[in-house]
Amino acid sequence: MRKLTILSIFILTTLLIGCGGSEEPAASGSSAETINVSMHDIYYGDENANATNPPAWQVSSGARVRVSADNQGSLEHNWAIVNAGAELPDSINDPTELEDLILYDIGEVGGGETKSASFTAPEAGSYKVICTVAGHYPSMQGVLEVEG
Ligand SMILES: [Cu+2]
Repeated sequence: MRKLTILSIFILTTLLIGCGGSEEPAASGSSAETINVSMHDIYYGDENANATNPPAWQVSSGARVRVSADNQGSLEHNWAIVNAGAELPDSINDPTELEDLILYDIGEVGGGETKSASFTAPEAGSYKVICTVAGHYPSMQGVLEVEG
């Protein structure tokens, strides 16, 4: 009887260890993608000309997308996807006015800091991406290209 109890504990422990500590599995049928976003004062990417030549990021509709942001500036910046068809003001002085217009945002990233966040890519289309910090749009913007 004692041997049986020890054997039972051994089996139970093995089962418990087997269940714990595993990586979260990717959702079936969707892929995981990463986009890298470099932030500067006051623009995304390599060139301070976002208003006329916005940088584009490509993802697949339905994919779990990890945004890896690297703020190389000294100011706070955000990376926010604007709802399809939303009308943006010419400039943003009060970011609270944007609440209904934003599909997803990673939140503010402090100067010199990095941040990662994840979202599920929406339906196919071309989405405007903006920095919601007051005064940064239209200088700081890009395009999220979602492939079907
Ligand atoms: Cu900004």
